[in-house]
Amino acid sequence: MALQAASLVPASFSVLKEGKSGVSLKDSTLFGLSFSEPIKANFSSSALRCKREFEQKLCAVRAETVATASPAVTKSTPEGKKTLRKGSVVITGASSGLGLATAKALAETGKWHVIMACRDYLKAARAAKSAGMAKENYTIMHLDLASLDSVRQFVDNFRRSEMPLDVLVCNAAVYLPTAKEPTFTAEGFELSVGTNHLGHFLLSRLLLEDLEKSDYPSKRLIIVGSITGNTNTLAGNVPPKANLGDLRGLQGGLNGLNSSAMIDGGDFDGAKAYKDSKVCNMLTMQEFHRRFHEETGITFASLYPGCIATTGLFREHIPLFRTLFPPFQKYITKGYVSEDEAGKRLAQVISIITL
Ligand code: LMG
Ligand code: NDP
Ligand code: PMR
Repeated sequence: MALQAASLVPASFSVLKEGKSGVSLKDSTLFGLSFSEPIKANFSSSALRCKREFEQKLCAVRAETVATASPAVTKSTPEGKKTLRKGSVVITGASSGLGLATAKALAETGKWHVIMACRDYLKAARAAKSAGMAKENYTIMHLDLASLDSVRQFVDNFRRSEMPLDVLVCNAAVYLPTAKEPTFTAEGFELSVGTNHLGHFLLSRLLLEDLEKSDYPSKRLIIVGSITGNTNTLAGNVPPKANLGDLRGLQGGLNGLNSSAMIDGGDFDGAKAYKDSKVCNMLTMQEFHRRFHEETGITFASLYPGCIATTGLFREHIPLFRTLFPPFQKYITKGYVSEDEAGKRLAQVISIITL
């Protein structure tokens, strides 16, 4: 199967290759959430390394031992057989494309309850209905990743629902290849990195403790990465290439005012910003794995689903591209995968139980 786990391939990340000096993310109040305590990244030129001292602070992340609202993980059938309770999965951007196809595939099994975390409630409701999803298998909750307030609000609402969290899938993304000027999130970060990376970073960071509380046999945090962020592939070498440089733009706030809107500090390029955001997604999973896997038992992964050339992701691209791209991927690169197939693949990765 053409599943390509994008994590654990450090050679593919340009940020690691430039031979520049390491960068510490010093902003300890990013999102009002401590980034340096307990999370502080220290990127080096040869590999992502992090100081061990921060691992000792992981207790701050460890869930308090409060009574969990999760129903018992197994229940007995009248015949006396034990069956697993329904898994509970949050999928961001489940109103179209891969997210919707995954939600549908999981709902169809009857073994999962999908929380569709979407910015457009009505669109999500219509999408779920036309995908034929049974009402008892999903809940729609509002989440706009381009607003960190909305991310916090979502987490509050989710907790209030008292549903367990067994798997979190960070799937939503925007791609703005034809934008000439940057646009910004509610807090003033460039929109692609702000939505695809920063919004998901905060969401993941906040929901870590909820995931940790899960008593499900496998708890997972999965981010959808992309081959186009991997410069050790042909696709990743199509210009503009992802490159995080020394992170000076990110450090400056990506606001396009007193700092560049691009992570590496360069001129704005929407396609590059998207690819950079995907590199950040993949690096985040590597780093979360390194810092939190042992402590929490959560499996962290990023995944490239194949080229789903027909999704809404390319809605901002020029019409010629949208016409040629699917046959190009189908018949020339052979990298094409349908929404349905990609959804089934992701659903499989979500459902695998490792004991
Ligand atoms: C950038 O342009 C913009 O600068 C940037 O602002 C942003 O918009 C970005 O990614 C978005 O694009 C890059 C340029 C890429 O894109 C374009 O100009 C649009 C091209 C559209 C290409 C898609 C389809 C091509 C269709 C071919 C015909 C298909 C017909 C279907 C037939 C069905 C048959 C039954 O393009 C380039 O820059 C090209 C240079 C790429 C270099 C990549 C490095 C590796 C090259 C190795 C070559 C291997 C050959 C493969 C075969 C290719 C066949 C076309
Ligand atoms: P779609 O555009 O179909 O889906 C993206 C989803 O993200 C939509 O549901 C969209 O909502 C949602 N979204 C966008 N902005 C926000 C926001 N601010 N808050 C909440 N949700 C938001 O694209 P795909 O299905 O193709 O993309 C899914 C994932 O797959 C992305 O992470 C993408 O990077 C990745 N990917 C896609 C590939 C492909 O070939 N298509 C290849 C590699 C990776 P709305 O419906 O309201 O617009
Ligand atoms: Mg790419 C080996 C082949 C391969 C694969 C698997 C992809 C995937 N692409 C390949 C090759 C090429 N692409 C080649 C040779 C070209 C030059 C003609 C090319 C061009 C191209 C463009 C202009 N490809 C693109 C674009 C986009 O705008 C898409 C993009 O970069 O979005 C960020 C894209 C993609 N190619 C892919 C995949 C999966 C994409 C979409 C990436 C994503 O959604 O994350």
